[in-house]
Amino acid sequence: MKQVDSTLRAAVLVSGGGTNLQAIIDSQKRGDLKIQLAVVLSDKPQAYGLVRAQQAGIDSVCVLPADHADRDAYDGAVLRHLDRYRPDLVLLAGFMRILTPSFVTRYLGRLLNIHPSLLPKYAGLHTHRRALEAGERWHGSTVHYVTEVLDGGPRIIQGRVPVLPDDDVDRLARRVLAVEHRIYPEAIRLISEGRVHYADAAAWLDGSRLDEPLQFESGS
Ligand code: NHR
Ligand code: GAR
Repeated sequence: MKQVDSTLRAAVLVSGGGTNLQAIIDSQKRGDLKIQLAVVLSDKPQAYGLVRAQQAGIDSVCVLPADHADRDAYDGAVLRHLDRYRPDLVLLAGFMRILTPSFVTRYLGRLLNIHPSLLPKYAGLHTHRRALEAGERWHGSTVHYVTEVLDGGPRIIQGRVPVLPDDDVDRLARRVLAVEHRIYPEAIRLISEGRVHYADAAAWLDGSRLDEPLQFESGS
């Protein structure tokens, strides 16, 4: 059992703008989220998430894929960096590289992702475009535990947003990001309070298996 009285140490993996990282930082600074942000790691040197980490006084590191022979070597290098910080949680926040099974196994149950769709719909890439092309009336984002099944691990919480008549990918993505900034800190808070955990290939809330993810309603 995870100790609920000790502050969880989190590592955040980013590839881009890092607005989800910023939402986590802000939530922690407000005191809504009692975790320690140990390190931010990026696979892209230009990721603005690295700047956000530096501004917040969080250690940051960039591990370049081009410096490594293959995915195993790359993931091994990332693991070595993370291990120095002994994270209780590894949070993928717009991290765009698929992780190898050995990475996932190493952090199974402590590895979370936020994926911009209402999983199980639209696993993989280009989710906003696909939702628009399919004429969906609702779209959103899902926080889930990462397993070897891409975007297929147990879901914790979803945020729904309407698809509006004149939406394009940018407008829809912006609306999804706004709900992501609510649900990622909320999922981490539930874990840090010991209310949500991973066991037997499922997510659990207050001792019950979460067969359907929690639903975050905009405006609540
Ligand atoms: N790794 C595992 N093992 N399982 C998951 O569920 C993962 C994962 C790594 C990242 C995030 C995911 C998303 O939320 C994620 C989930 C990247 C790709 C991808 O195809 C797919 C899904 C996700 C992240 N990446 C390409 C690759 O070859 C690179 C694409 C690019 O650089 O633009 O790694 O959507
Ligand atoms: C978020 O919408 C996140 O769900 C998505 O990228 C964006 C990152 O934004 N993740 C993926 O598409 C993973 N494949 P951010 O860098 O501003 O947090």
